[in-house]
Amino acid sequence: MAYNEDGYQITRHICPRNCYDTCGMLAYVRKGRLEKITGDPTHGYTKGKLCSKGQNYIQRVYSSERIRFPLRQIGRGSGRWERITWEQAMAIICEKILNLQDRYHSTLPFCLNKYSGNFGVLHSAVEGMFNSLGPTTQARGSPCWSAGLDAQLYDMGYNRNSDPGDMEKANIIILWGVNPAWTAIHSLPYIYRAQEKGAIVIVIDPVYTQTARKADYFVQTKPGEDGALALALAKIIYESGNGDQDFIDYHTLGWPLFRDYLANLNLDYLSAQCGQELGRIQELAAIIGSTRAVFIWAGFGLQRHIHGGQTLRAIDALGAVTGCIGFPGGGVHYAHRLTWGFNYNFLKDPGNRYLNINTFAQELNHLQEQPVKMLWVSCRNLLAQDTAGKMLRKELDKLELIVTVEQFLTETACYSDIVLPATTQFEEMDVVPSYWHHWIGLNEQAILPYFEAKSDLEIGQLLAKTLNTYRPGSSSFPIEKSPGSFLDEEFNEELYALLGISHWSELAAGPRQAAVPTTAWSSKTFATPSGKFEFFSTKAQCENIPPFAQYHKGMSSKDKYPYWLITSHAQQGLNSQFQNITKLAKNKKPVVFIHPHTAAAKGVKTGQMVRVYNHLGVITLQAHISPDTPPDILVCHQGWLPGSEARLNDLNDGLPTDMGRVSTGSQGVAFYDVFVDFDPV
Ligand SMILES: Nc1nc2c(c(=O)[nH]1)N[C@H]1C(S)=C(S)[C@@H](COP(=O)(O)OP(=O)(O)OC[C@H]3O[C@@H](n4cnc5c(=O)[nH]c(N)nc54)[C@H](O)[C@@H]3O)O[C@H]1N2
Ligand SMILES: Nc1nc2c(c(=O)[nH]1)N[C@H]1C(S)=C(S)[C@@H](COP(=O)(O)OP(=O)(O)OC[C@H]3O[C@@H](n4cnc5c(=O)[nH]c(N)nc54)[C@H](O)[C@@H]3O)O[C@H]1N2
Ligand code: SF4
Ligand SMILES: [Mo]
Repeated sequence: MAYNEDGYQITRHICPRNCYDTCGMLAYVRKGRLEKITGDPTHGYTKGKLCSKGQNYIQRVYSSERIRFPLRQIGRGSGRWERITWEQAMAIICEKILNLQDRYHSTLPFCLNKYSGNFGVLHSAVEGMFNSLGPTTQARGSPCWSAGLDAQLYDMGYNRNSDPGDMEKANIIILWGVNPAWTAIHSLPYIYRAQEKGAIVIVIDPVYTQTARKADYFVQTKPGEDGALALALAKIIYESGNGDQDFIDYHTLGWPLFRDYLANLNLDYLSAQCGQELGRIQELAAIIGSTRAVFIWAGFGLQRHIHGGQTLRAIDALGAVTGCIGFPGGGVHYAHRLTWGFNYNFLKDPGNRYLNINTFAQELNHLQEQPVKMLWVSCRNLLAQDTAGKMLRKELDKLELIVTVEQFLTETACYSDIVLPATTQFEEMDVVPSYWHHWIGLNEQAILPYFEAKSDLEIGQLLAKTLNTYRPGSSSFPIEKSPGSFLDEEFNEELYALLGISHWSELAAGPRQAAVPTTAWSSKTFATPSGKFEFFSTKAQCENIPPFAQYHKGMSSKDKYPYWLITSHAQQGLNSQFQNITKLAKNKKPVVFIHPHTAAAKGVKTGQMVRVYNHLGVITLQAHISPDTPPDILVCHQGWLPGSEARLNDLNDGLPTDMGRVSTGSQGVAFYDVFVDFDPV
């Protein structure tokens, strides 16, 4: 499928990271070596551009730190690694599996924890391999987007969004709890073009981010209090006669109840709660209420609070009151699942036992029957990314075998007994959809696997094959099938029709945009039980959640720990990935951003080390004084900080969010409801 140009073999790729942009890429290979990576100009959203991480993939692929061979650690966490062969690795793992099966007469002691290292469709082969063994224990849910998904499910019945290009038709763009200047850079050209055409850009964030710098209005809100702001805006817009009565009358359910609720809300109270002067909210309401072309992008950041789901429902309700939903250039956009209609054959559940991925340590601890004894980690760095880190390490200590499939010796890999080397997207074939734009593309294999690396799919096949030689019939995982044949079985007629192709191999000619409406919900027929936008959701009520968007007071700093710790996503990292790429590592030490007044009160200057602590622990960070951070908030961007003891999530006990179970099987996690104090070292 590859084509040749100037002596290069060129292949197509999609960056499979958990990233809004899911970029199209071209890999240029000469003499078997990846020499150049560019954006794929045929990708209609990313249009040939890549972020700094994408541009530095070559360094990642050929990094001297990449894992080359299967490794065994002599003493978990000791750092004494020994190179072993794949045969030896498989023998150790299979012997443990069979031994556990004999001891427990069950496959439940094997546990899988997998999340977002690679969103390629064939990476669900990891679950497939587990499911082929019988009922196992698996982490379920998402640390990322659960509360917001459920909120939109209640309101609109499904997760859809408009083509990001629709932003260019907007009169007003509200970037609410999202930082696309860092986390979705390919959206910026659309926002700029809209601005050139006269659109007003409003950014709502507690922190003056790079995105806020591009805004016409910056609303510095209090964390977790956006619900108060959204409801105040909805109330003012409706009561001043700027609501869209037609939309409300013809396309919504439960309006009278919600209208009465709005009528009883006190604007002074709401404005105090969200920390905005009422006059300012009224000014915003006048702007927002002046048009239906209001494109609201509600980001993942705003739902990482205990009432995150209600917050999004309040924003959806604001959208419905203005009538922007379904209007070209309008709507409330969070994420979509429109292009994820694969067959997911690997996910057929043989009766697994599921543990909430966000309370994994606690749930491991509570298992009475069939305790977990062996853990398989794939596409995850849970020791860096999950909350309750100390407890997690304690639980891991109790396990008999931990296997991690990785590209690098991450914190989690370093806490494993066996580490198996994984390929990158340049060394394997796959298909990758996006949760933001509507393009799907192919990952071709550009180069041979790095040393002895194998794809998650191949590793699953090898394990199944070895297990079956030890004990025939142990695994039903197809061991001979090629990635292409698996892809044949993952696609279906509906997906092909959506992409306008008859076979996935046509994606080698370039990524395809799904034929979904450019403007989400333009038909004004919703996927809810009533077919309407549901101010009142019986489905929510059945889940013991208030049936309509309600204001719930967020958390506030406690006397003992007066500062919020917001650990939002970093510019040069992708969760815990890329921080070990020297070209990208801007800060050699983990940095905490502190407001000048706050720092002065503690006698702290830029560059000084500070101890940031709460009831869960202490971490040491380098202070960076910045007026971008409000006085009562410390900002420290999340991610794996190689070689550092600063485990951000050790200060986080992982309070649950209000929603998430319906979409992902588990509630989300309030990553940003964390309170700390600090002192100079
Ligand atoms: N460069 C880069 N890109 C990434 C990632 C990365 O790590 N780095 N990660 C990817 C992944 S997995 C995800 S989930 C997305 C996340 O990307 P985003 O959706 O942008 O989410 P966050 O970075 O979590 O938070 C965005 C903003 O929300 C603000 N915020 C926090 N609390 C509140 C609140 O209560 N109200 C409001 N209004 N704002 C609040 C934060 O200050 C932050 O500026 O990005 C993806 N893209
Ligand atoms: N404090 C704080 N914590 C957070 C967040 C926050 O905002 N603040 N955000 C949360 C969010 S939104 C998310 S999505 C999670 C992300 O948490 P994780 O899903 O654990 O994400 P990553 O840190 O990207 O780790 C993925 C790992 O997979 C590996 N990998 C890459 N490709 C492959 C492959 O093909 N096969 C295998 N086997 N491995 C591969 C990478 O090297 C990497 O180490 O973190 C959450 N944690
Ligand atoms: S990390 Fe995101 S923006 Fe960067 S290349 Fe990958 S998909 Fe594109
Ligand atoms: Mo995420």
